[in-house]
Amino acid sequence: MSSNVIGIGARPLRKEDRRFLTGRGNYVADIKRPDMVAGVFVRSPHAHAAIKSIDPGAALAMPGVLKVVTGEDLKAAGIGGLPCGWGITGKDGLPMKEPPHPALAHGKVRHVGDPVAFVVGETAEQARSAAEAIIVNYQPLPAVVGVLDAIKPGASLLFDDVPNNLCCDWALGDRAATDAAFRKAAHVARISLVNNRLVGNPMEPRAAIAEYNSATEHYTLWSTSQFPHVVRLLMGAFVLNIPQHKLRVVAPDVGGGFGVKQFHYAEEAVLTWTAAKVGRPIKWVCERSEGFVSDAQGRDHVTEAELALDEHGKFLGLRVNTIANIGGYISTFGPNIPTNLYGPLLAGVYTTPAIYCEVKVVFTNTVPVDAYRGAGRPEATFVLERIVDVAAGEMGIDRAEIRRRNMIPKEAYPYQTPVMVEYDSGDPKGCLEKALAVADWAGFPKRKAASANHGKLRGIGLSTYVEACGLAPSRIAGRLGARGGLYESATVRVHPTGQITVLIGTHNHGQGHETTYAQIVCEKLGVPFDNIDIVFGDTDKVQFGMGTYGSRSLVVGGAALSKASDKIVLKGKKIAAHLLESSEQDIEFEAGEFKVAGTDRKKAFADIALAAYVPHDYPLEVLEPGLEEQAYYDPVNFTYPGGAHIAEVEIDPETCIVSLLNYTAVDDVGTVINPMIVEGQLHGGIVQGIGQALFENCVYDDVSGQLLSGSFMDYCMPRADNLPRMTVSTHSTPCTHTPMGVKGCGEVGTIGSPAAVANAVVDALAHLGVNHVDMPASANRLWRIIKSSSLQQAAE
Ligand code: MCN
Repeated sequence: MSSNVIGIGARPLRKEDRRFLTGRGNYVADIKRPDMVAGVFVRSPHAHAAIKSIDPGAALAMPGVLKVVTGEDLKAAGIGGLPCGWGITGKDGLPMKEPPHPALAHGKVRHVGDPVAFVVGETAEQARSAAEAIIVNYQPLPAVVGVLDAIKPGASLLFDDVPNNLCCDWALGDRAATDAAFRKAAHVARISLVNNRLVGNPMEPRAAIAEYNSATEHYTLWSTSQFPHVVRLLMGAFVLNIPQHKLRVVAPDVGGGFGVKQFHYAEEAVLTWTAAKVGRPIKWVCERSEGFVSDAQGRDHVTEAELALDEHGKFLGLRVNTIANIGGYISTFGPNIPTNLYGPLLAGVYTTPAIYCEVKVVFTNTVPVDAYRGAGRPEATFVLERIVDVAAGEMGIDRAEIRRRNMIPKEAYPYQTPVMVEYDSGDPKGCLEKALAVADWAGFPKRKAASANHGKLRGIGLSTYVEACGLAPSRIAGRLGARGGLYESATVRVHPTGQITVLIGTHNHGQGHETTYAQIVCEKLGVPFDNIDIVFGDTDKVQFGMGTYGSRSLVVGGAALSKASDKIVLKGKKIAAHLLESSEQDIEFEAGEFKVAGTDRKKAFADIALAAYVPHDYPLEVLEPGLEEQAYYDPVNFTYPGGAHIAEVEIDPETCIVSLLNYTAVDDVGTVINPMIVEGQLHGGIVQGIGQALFENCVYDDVSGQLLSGSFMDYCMPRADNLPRMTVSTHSTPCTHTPMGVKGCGEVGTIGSPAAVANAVVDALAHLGVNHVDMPASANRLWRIIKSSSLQQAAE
């Protein structure tokens, strides 16, 4: 085997970083097509208004303006609305309300930023000036912004045929068993909380270029997408009626997605349709402030939860009522996030025997809400880990101890929860004990006293969690409303010289796939690391794929790759058997060599590759030439990473600023392919969770529906100087059903961290009688809480 074989568990530097660090990435905004022109969207300044008329006259007369498209034009051309990829069913057995989502609004606008027209100009400046000259006559309507207002009787309706703005009233679990559990309870803990809305803000804003070739009737769309094949399917088959073989979607290098680039967006369809009408390629690059009102947003729940416990602090039942905001329209996966990806995670790592959860999914005059890193699972973990802390405080049980008493023991796996999912493997106690030791939980009182000496309030918070990643399996997902499959495909193309090109349906936009997939192939086929290239993101090159979301790439895409590699070995054995004049059963493959068992006769991988393509003296009667194998892998179950996170904070009671002092994470992600990449994913995920817990908040004006945090001046992203050095490590139990025992890792940090930080903040303020602080724990929010608690204490 070559010394350049870098297999599973190695820490090579990321292959892809050379091109990024030397400025040679290929992003959509960098692409220039011959004769290309520019497009700009006109967006609604109102949260809710009727469109009385649109007058493009002045714009069309401006220099360089080629076309103006409105919603009425698309409607007249028979262009359909944007489809939803996952419908849900209410507790009454009826399908969710699914009103149309036009690519350009017609009749009405339903959120600030709703696109109403598209202007094409020779240059972006000309298109932008013309966009400002389009006269849209709006008749403003009352807006509904918060979910509680939206479902009030008499609230303004977004859609005439959606009473109470209710998209779906969904439920999961056994209501009667949960009610019975509450009747037996020695103690009931209660919490009301808000899971704050977030804006994804990937470093690269969304962008697209569309081109039409009238000679071949082919369309090409370059888009900043996490799943180009799905965009081709949704846009081609459901919106524009373009045959799949005439539509190529390319997602080249993409500068971060975090879920936000996982949807089929209106801009993609409008550009593609208009490019054919104008007869020239059109580029659109979203501006940052435009992204704030047009990228799908995340979270936004209002929840009431109750936990029933016996006198020893054992959990008997959990009841959760959530109202989830999905914004002005149904985005691609919008309804699935606060339901199927939320309810089943309320079991967490605990043995709670009865759980019942109701979710009202509600339309409001805000930007649509969809998956954002973690998607439903951080929200579930937040509810659970906050209420467990409340219960511990009320019952006088140590917060680690109450968790220990209720955790699923390692030996109890596989473990069927009362809310649909069956965990295959895990060791929550192992993660917890390791995290407590690393964070020196026991030594905290001393550190708290030291902080108090400096006039600071110190708190420590713990959160344990389980994640469900790599959505599965297709056959059950179909019953739950998925309108697509959950499998992945990979092709391993061995060239005559033994070098390899992998074509895979997932999309790498920061996760390091070009490195970790190469490691898998190295491990499987013994081929040097530098001899392997990973190709993704182009529907004309890659057979098919469902893209990257839900931390599925390794567990589903990697499994397809492993399967295709196994097929290469099988075929290689047949060729080797012939070349070595042996029977196929006697051929062993190890470390890149095919050997006749028990002899020194062997052939290197590259010799077999050459024989496959130069079939002299080759058994053509039983074997086809060539060495290329494809595999589809449909996962049998989700994988269930889990872990324990501990945050330690200090609050300055004068400024109410929270400083994060220490952060410890111990995560179970199954077999680790590349520890350096996994640590990077954990760091990134944790920082996003810290962002939600301490800084980020997407705020709309309650009355007007205007976005008040529409730029980085008002929307506070976490920065390096807000963060401590983090101690992350793994405590792995292999997944029992993925080929390499792997579990996903891309979102775990975001799932464990918000509750750990919030619990630490509450702990620092517990002496004031505070038992909950909504996120973000901003200085302003804490000042109000500290002030009102102190006033109350003084009054008592
Ligand atoms: N990995 C590993 N061993 C494991 C698990 C994963 O070596 N046991 C490696 C994988 O091979 C891959 C990386 O870790 O290189 C992440 O793998 P995985 O958990 O499969 O997640 P995905 O690749 O499917 O990425 C999706 C996930 C999600 S859902 C969001 S959102 C997210 C995230 O990953 N967005 C990201 N991480 C991101 N990182 C960056 N830089 N940018 C984003 O937009």
